[in-house]
Amino acid sequence: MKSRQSRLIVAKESPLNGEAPVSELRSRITPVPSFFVRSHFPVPQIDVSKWRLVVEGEVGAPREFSYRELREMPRVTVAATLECAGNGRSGFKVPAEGELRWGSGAVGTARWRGIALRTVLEKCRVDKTATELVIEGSDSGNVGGVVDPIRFSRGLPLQKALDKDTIIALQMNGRSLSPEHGYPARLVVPGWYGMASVKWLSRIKVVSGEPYSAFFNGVKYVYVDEQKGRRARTPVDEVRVKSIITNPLDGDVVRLGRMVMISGRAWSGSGKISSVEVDHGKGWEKTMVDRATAGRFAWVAWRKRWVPDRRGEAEIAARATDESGNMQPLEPLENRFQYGYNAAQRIRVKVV
Ligand SMILES: Nc1nc2c(c(=O)[nH]1)N[C@H]1C(S)=C(S)[C@@H](COP(=O)(O)O)O[C@H]1N2
Ligand SMILES: [Mo]
Repeated sequence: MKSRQSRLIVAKESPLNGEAPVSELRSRITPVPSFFVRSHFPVPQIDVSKWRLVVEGEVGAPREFSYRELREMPRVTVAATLECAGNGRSGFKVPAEGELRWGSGAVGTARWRGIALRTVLEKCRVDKTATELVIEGSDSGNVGGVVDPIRFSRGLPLQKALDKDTIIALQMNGRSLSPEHGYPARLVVPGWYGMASVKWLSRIKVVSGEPYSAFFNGVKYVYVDEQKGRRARTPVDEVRVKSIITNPLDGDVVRLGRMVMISGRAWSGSGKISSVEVDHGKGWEKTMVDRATAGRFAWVAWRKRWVPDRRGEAEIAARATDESGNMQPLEPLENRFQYGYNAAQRIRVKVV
């Protein structure tokens, strides 16, 4: 089912959560109506004239920024791929109860424009001993196992916060953020799964000491290894190397002897894509990777010609490798909440 305002496949009506049909992921920059939406709580009502971003905690100069003040600060543009940690979850063998069953479309690439987070932090003079930011959104609601409503909040290590590409975005693809994507201001943390990119920013608290632990980064957004039990928990942060086949589509019909351009996108949070291979029945073969990427954290396009030489069902698989040497596994890495799905994708087409 598609929603009226967008081209998304709805995963949940209220609050709206939806993913892009794979055919909408063919362009380098994903148009906003096709860009997935992942919101835990309803979109907060914000009067932008009264809205403030508060920066406080272990800083020499705590302060508030109005929307107008932010707009007058030096701007930067970062093209970055954003992927939900739950993207691809329906591909895991064991369904994770209570979690959204995403297909492959909870990912997109946008041109984000705003202020480098470090520019804002410099103005507030962060203490030398600070280690982390606690970032809070304006949205709140109830979650399982907690009595009172909670805010969406996350810890972000100072080191990642100071990366030149970590920004407070005011714009997406050249226009003010839409309400669903975090208007008036959101964080964009390139290279990390989407949950770090806090929407509807309201407060940044600078802290030190034990890493911040809360519902959205402590209870959820941790990899829990069921074999090793509850104590085997690691935070979900860097995006795992991954690729998607955007042509042909699963279930397509292709003609015998007629060239098919197998193509798609690949991305990783831990380095540039070094190769993408496809297997259409004759073993893994290297594809042409287009290195003219829009940015350090933006996906790349890849393609491979294929001339089907046999009638019937054909399976096509793709897997990417990044420059850190990470390669997509053939089987998904199961974990309690089923985050970080990045197994090599397999599609089926019919050759006639
Ligand atoms: N305040 C707030 N920020 C949030 C969320 C949220 O529910 N509330 N969802 C996070 C998650 S899990 C993802 S994947 C991204 C999705 O961003 P998008 O909806 O703009 O695609 O926003 C993140 N930021
Ligand atoms: Mo997410």
